Order: sequence, then C-alpha cells, then structure tokens
Amino acid sequence: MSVYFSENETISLDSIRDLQLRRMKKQLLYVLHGNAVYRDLYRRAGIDAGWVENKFRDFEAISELPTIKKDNLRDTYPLGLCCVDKAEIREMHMSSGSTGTPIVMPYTQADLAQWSECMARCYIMAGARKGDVAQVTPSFGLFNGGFGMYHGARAAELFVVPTGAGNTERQIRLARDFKTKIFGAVVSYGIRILEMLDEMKMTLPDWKIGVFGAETFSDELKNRFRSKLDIEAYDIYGMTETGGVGTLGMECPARDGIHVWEDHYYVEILDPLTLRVLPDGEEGELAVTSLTREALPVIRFRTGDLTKIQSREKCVCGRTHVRIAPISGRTDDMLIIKGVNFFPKQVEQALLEIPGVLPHFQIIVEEIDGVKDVRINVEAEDDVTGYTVEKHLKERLGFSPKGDVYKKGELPRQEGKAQRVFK
Ligand code: DLL
Repeated sequence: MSVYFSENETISLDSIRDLQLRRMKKQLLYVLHGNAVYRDLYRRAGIDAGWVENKFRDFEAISELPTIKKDNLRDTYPLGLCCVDKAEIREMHMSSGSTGTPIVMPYTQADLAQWSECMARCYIMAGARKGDVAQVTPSFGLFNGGFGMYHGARAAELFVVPTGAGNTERQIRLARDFKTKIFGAVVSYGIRILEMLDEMKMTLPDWKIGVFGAETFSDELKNRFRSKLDIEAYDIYGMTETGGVGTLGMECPARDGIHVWEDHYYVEILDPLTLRVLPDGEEGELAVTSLTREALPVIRFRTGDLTKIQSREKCVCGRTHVRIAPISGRTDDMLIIKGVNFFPKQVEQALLEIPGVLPHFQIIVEEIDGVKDVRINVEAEDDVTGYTVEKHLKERLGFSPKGDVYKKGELPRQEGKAQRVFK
C-alpha cells in the first residue's frame, strides 16, 4: 500500500512504548513546572517531580496520576490550565458543550504544526496526494473542524477549497467545478448533501474520499454514504481538548478501527465508575494524554466517549499504531428505558437497516407517571409504515418504542452537529 508514511507511523510497538514513556515523563515535568493548577492537582495526589523521575518507570504507574475532565477546563476558563505565556499563543478554538461554559484550547506555533501533521496524516492515509482538491465544509471559527481540516490540507500540500458551512447547493456545484477529490464534513452534513442531491436532482460530483466525523457514525450510514454519495467514507476523530479534528486519528482503508496517532497521544480505556484501566477489548471511557502539546497538554483526560481497544497488532496498512473501535456513544448519552440500555447510534443503525427510512430521527425521552419512556420519530419514504419501524426496533433494541413516521423534510434540522435526543 501507500509509502506516504511518516517514520513514526510504522515503528515497532516497543519503540512506540519507549517514545511514549519518554514523552510522557517530559510532559509531566513540563506541566508540573509550567502550571500552578496542574501542580496543585498533582501535589494533592502525592505526585511531584521526584515521583516522575524515580517512580514513573512504566505505564503501570499511570493509574496513580489523577484524571481530569471537562470540568477542570471549564473551571479554569479562560486560560487557567495553559502552560505558556499568552505571547506564545497563536490561535485558539473553543467548544461550548451542553452546559454553556466554554472550553478553550490555545495553540502555540508548535501546536499548530502538530495539529497540521496529525490531520495531514489522516488525508494521506485516506489516499489524498499533493495537489488534490480538498473541500473543507465544517465551519471556520471557534469550532475546530474547519480550521483543522484547513491546516492539515495545507500541510499535505492539497489544493484547499475552504467553503465552510452552509449553502449546500453551491457546495455541490463547487465540488463538480473544481473536481473535489476529498470532501471533509461533519457526519450530519453528509446527510444534508444526500438530501440536497435528491431534492435538486443534481448530478453527483466525482469526489473520491469523504472524511466525516464530529458525531457517531453508524456502519449503516457509512454504507449509505458509500452507495448514495459514491464516496469512500472515513471516520475521523478528535476533539477540542486534544487539539481538534484528526488529532486522535482516523480509520485506514482496511476499516478495522481508528488508528490513534500514538506518537502524539497515549490512550487508555477506563471503567467510567471505578476509573480502573480496562483490558483490551472491553468497552469503556477513553482517556487521553497528549504527549507533544505545548500550550495546554491534557493528561489522563476523560473524554466521555465510549470505545474499546480493537487491536494492537500491526495493521495490514503497515501502521503499528493502536486501533480503537469507532465511538459508540458518550457516557452521558446512554438511555435506559424499561431496563434496556442503548445509545442513539444503535437507534440510527437499526433505523437505517429498514429500506426507505431516511437518516433523520428524534429520540424523545418523556416521563409518564414517573416512568421513563421514549418516542422515536423518523423520516421515511411514503411506503414505510409505523408498524415496520416499530417491529424492527423491537427486534434490534429489545423493546417497542412509540413514535411517528414523518415525510421527507418534516423533522427539524440543526446547523452543525445534529441533535438526536430531546429530554
Ligand atoms: O467535533 C472535532 C471534529 C470536527 C472531529 C470535525 C471530526 C470532524 P468537538 O466539537 O470538541 O470537536 O467535539 C468533540 O465530538 O468528544 C466526541 O463525542 C464527538 N466526536 C468527534 N469525532 C467523532 C467521531 C470535534 N468520529 C466530541 N465519532 C468528541 C464519534 C465523535 N464522535
């Protein structure tokens, strides 16, 4: 396969671990030295520079380090966890999340280069080559999606068409006129494109590679994108706190999980209740340590995202970096209805298995006489009946939710990430 790897993508497992251990030690000493909030957090856990130098000999010792969560970043808004002088900051991104208090990620020049490298690796892994046209459709602004895809495309020497969000008809026209090869978008925008092509009876652009992320992405939806958009859809992962889109990796053409860029990040799967590190193959909460960031490195950051270690074997693509399973949901997204646990992604997967059902749905959680119940509304072609939907959901989820079948275009749409659950 491709020879466009950076050296670190194919080094042996032992070399990766060595590199990670060295980088992690350096990172720990760096935050202890550079940030009073980190220093205080570690002091309370009995961790100081002496511990790092003498006790941190292998990754077994990592469980002694405290974890951090979004709250640690929120509580220190705007730059309380930042480890560099403000004069060294060159860019920032921000996510507001559901609580409204923002999380800020500052970047130094070196951080921007690190982000660009991670994102460029993703494009190249998907088959992009120098001079190819990359259309960047996530919004440019505080959301990291647009700028991340832009920085990465520059680093991979692509021809960037930075459309940003919206004006879908024009996006499709530009993709045709400029022969876009790589189309980068949040998953919901892929759905919007599907819809627009159908509504306007527009000819499909001759794109090849779709880099989609920011939301859970069921296999059924990936298949629809492949067949209806005629595009190779790749699941790309990243978040504000780790430095943005692409920092945590992407699927390779073997489609056997998401390769995490392990020379830049150390990942663990934790039991969300006990915070114990789980064995490979068991699903839990992903915790991430950024090994090479300067402005705001996160250490044992609990992402809230649920996944498992899929494989540590060398991949058929030649890369040696660990593969995690596509994200199944967030710890705070899990619904428990009538004793059955499930995630919105499973609902999407089940719904899209029904021919004629469209990728627009709502999960409405209601409480009747103190008992939680759920309605699942979905859009579908005219010949799909409520009975068919209910029967299939019963088979796949284990209970029969109530709900209505809506006509195409009747359910509300959101800009950016879609809201599926309404409580
Ligand atoms: O959503 C970064 C991004 C932009 C990724 C564009 C891919 C494409 P945030 O807004 O900070 O950053 O949201 C991060 O989104 O913790 C996950 O819950 C979710 N998420 C991101 N990528 C995926 C994915 C961007 N591939 C949060 N699958 C994360 C599932 C994803 N969830």
